[in-house]
Amino acid sequence: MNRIWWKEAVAYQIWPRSFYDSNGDGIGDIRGIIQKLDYLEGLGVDIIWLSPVYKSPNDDNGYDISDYFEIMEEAGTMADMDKLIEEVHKKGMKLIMDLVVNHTSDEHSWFIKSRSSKDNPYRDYFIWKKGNDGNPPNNWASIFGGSAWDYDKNTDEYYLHLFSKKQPDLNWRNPVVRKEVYNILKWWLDKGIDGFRMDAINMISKVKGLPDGEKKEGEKYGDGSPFIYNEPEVHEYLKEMNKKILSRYDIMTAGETHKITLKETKKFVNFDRNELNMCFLFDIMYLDSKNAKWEYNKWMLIELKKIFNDWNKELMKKGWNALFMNNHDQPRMVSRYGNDGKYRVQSAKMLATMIHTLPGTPYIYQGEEIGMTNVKFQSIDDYRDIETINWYNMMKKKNIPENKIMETIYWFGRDNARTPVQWDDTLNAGFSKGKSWINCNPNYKKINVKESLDDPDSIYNYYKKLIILRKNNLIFIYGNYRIILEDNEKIYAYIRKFKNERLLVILNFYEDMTTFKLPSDIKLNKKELLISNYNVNEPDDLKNINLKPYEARVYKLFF
Ligand code: TEU
Ligand code: CA
Repeated sequence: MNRIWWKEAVAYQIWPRSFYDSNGDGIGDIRGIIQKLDYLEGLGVDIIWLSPVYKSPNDDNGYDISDYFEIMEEAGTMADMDKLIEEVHKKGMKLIMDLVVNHTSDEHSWFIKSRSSKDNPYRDYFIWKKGNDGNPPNNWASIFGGSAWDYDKNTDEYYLHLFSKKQPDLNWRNPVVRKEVYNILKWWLDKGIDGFRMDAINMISKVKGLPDGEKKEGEKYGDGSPFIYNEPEVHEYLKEMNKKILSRYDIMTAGETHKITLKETKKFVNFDRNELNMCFLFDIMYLDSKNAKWEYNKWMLIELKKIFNDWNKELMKKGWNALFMNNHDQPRMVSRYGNDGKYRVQSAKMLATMIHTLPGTPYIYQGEEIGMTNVKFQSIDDYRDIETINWYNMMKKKNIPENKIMETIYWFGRDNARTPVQWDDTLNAGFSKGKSWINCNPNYKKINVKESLDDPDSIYNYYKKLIILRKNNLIFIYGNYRIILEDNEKIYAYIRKFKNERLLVILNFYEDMTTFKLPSDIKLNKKELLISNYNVNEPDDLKNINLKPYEARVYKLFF
């Protein structure tokens, strides 16, 4: 067995704008992160994934970069960044940055030059095309609404933007563009960072000819996805990137890959392909929205179990996986998959138990470790996310009633994840001394870090315990996985096996009590309870356990 640091690590995602504001301007910043490093060290995490802090006009909160070698003013200075890297390393932790290179900002100098004239050397850095009789070159919809093309009067052509129109897509077919990107990678790696989370990485290559996508009835735009995601060239580019840059450093890479099959994922993560170390897969996130991002559907635990089974079966032989249940684009985990009312604490711990005991590298999203929940702002004026605001305006145009729109935003909107981290019960949840750029979730009086540190039974202290268990038991990382009670609709249970050790994980996903029965083929003499979200004191015989609402138990079994 080959021990690898990023397999054994637990990662923590910081979305800087809402993490901690050190200077009272209402926006989280790098110095704020430095001030909270002791907190993260206390939690026990090993890797910090930092969402973008590069120079940006913030049309999409830093995911629109205007200079890859500068820090955005609100976040601080390059000196702050150097200090952050140094302080993180002093603590024995690692820092990975977000690499956003499917697109830049329209305020990046490359794009400013590119749009200046058709024969500018930078023209081919982006994807320009002639219109179609006064219409865009094809019918693709942008992920953030409207057409994926924007008309530029100056040269009478359109440029492609899969996200907002301030995020023009780079032309990866151009080898000069690829060289520029590798240069960015090298520059940051030489500074000492420990890897990258790669934004929208399976979208960087688009099919030649850019054909129209299928259009649903009544829709104005078509779906370009089949021509955008997982195109064969993306693997050529990643192999090139790996050979030229990544392979020269002891680092980790995690690709953000929406709309991908497992067969495709293997091409990205199988170690013998020399592309990436792991991917963020979104099948779990699509469970409640199978048709479209904003369209809710009911789902069943059996489906979730199947996803984890398949991931495990397909990816673990030659690859690896990133485990997460929320990030800066997704609703809060406890609100979505658990119960953010009566059983908030129990269900948050149950979900954490799952993420930290499945094979893969667990990622905690800021605030998850204290059980932060979704938010319900009264008015759209209190929302800041471009995707949410664009969608709201589109629905308004279609005359959808206000309350219907807001209900959907309460469930799916990205600002659920972007309210400030709740540090204590003082003004702005202790996040900022000024006026914060987005309101806090009013539940901060009750749900906050200060409370959590003080309470031995808090979600925070449970995470801490899970992380220590993972550190002390290689079985959590290298053990193989076998599901048991596969058809049970209420319980997710599985066995991890490593050398002569076994772990048994039992998770009740619902608020109803239910009975766990140990399958008869599992014989054991002795067991030890490693962790549970309840006080287990009955003389339990694994043959029959009455599980309480959202109960989770992890046993070590001896034979
Ligand atoms: O996300 C890629 C992506 O496809 C998202 O737009 C996703 O579909 C959406 O957020 C679901 O609501 C990445 C970043 O994580 C996201 O924050 C950026 O907005 C996007 O790329 C553009 O850079
Ligand atoms: Ca600040």
